[in-house]
Amino acid sequence: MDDAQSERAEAEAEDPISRAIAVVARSAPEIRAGLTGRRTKTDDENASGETQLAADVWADELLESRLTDIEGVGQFASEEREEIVDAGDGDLSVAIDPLDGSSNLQSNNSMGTILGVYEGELPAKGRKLVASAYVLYGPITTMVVARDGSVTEYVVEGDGEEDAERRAVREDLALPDDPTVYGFGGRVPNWTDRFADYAGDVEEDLKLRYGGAMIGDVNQVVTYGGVFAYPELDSRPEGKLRLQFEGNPIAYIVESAGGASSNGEESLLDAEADEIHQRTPVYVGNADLIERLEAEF
Ligand code: P6P
Repeated sequence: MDDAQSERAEAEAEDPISRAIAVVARSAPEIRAGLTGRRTKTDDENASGETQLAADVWADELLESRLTDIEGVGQFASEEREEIVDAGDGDLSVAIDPLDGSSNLQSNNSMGTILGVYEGELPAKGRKLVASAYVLYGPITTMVVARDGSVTEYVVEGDGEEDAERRAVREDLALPDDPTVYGFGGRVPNWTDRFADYAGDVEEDLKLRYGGAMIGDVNQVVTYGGVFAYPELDSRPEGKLRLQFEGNPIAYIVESAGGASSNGEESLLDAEADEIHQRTPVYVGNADLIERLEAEF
C-alpha cells in the first residue's frame, strides 16, 4: 500500500460512514467464498416470515459483529433479525439485507448485500440516509456506493482470506438517458389493474430483465436505464420489499444517479417509517418512467 493509499485508509478508519462501507467491501469476498457450503435451508424464518438459508444467518452474523464494532454506530438492524441491536452511543444506524435474493443460491444466480447508513435511530425515513451501497455477487463481485450525491461502482477483489481490494471502475455513475430494460416482480395475475396497465405500456418499449434478486435487477437498470418494480399486488397492497433494508437504500442510490423512486405516490425517501420491517411497493428507474407511473396511479 503506497503512502496515498495508507493516508486514505487512515482517513477512512476515522470516518464511521467510510468504515461501514469498507467493512461491507472487505466482507464481500468472504461472503462470496462462504456461500458454497451454506445453501441449506434452516428450520427458522426471518422477521418477514421467509425461510432462512444457512448463508443468510452466517452473512448476517458476520456483518453484525463487524458493523457494530465501528465507533459511531449506535444501532444495527437486519432484514434477518426481528429486533434492532443496540451498538452503543453512536449517532449512526446501519440497516442491512445481508444476502438479498438468497433464494437464488439454489439456482446459482446473482445475489447481493445491501447497506443503508442512517443518521439517528431506526426506523428512519430515507431522507435520513447519509450513504448506501449494494454488493452484487455476479460473474464478478462489484459494489455500488452512493454518498454526498455521487455514485461510484467498484470491482471488489479478494479471495475471502485477504483484505479485499476495492477498485473504482465507474465514477459519477448516472442512469443512461435512453432506457432499455425493465424488471417487474410478483405474479402477473396478482398485479393491480393500474400497475398491469402501466406494465403493458412499458413492455412495448423495453426488454425484460428479471432475475429474482433485487440487486441484480436494479444493477441492470443502473447500467442500461429502465425501471425495476416490485409493485403493489391485489393480494398484498404494501408489496413485498422492506423499506428500511431494500427500498430506501436502493432509492438513495438510484436518485443519486439521476433517476427517481416511488412507492406509487411519492419518493420512497419521503415515505413515513413506522416499523423496522414494514414493506413498501418499490418503483425505481429513469425519472420519466417513474413520473409516468405516478401520473397513472
Ligand atoms: P419473487 C428476494 O427474496 C427479494 O427480496 C428481492 O431481492 C427480489 O426482488 C424479490 O424478493 C423477488 O421476489 O416474488 O419474485 O421471488
